[in-house]
Amino acid sequence: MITIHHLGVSQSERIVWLCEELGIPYVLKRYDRDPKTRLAPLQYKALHPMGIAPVIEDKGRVLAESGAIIEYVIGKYGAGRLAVRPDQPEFADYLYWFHFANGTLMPSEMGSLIAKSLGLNDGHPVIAMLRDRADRAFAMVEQRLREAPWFAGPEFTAADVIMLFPLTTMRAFVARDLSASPNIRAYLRRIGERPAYQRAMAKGDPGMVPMLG
Ligand SMILES: N[C@@H](CCC(=O)N[C@@H](CS)C(=O)NCC(=O)O)C(=O)O
Repeated sequence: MITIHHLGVSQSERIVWLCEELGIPYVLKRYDRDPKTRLAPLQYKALHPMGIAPVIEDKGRVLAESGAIIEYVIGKYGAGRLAVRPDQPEFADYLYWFHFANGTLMPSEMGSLIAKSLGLNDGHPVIAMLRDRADRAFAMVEQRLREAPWFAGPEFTAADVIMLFPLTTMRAFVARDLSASPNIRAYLRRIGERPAYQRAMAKGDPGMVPMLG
């Protein structure tokens, strides 16, 4: 059985949620962040050379990196469910949004987090560049969710599983006002209605109210 090493309030919520959506049994090991640094604790760091979440173990193999783990779980235990095949019309959209999550959206939010922690003021050109990039990314997300109910199109897929974190829990680290993004807010309401998402968040982060508003 897969073991999911879940760091509280982190991207590993995606893997708990994925397994709940697919109905795949798993062992959940939960770790709290270091209260001072907000980083993973030493026990988590010891799991993998990168020491960042998510990490899973399966049959003696340790695997990290959200996208790799999602593809691994779907390919090995999900019989391809929640993925889009090359012969389906939504294939390109599926790939685009799946990779946009960690290839563009998360780096842009992480850049803002680092700039904020360095104390750069709002007028700094680096802050302006990062804000512009993040604003364009969120504008694309809003536009996508105006045209389709889910990122890949008419069906919920793993592109939604990987895209959700920067739209929700990441806002605990980098605030974003979604009041002018009605389609993102409606999407978050749809996600919140999914029983698998509710179960995953209750198990993974019982003390946290999911950031769906
Ligand atoms: N691209 C990686 C990013 C992983 C990552 O940065 N995880 C954060 C949690 S959201 C982490 O472990 N932070 C704690 C630390 O750096 O010690 C993935 O998606 O797996």
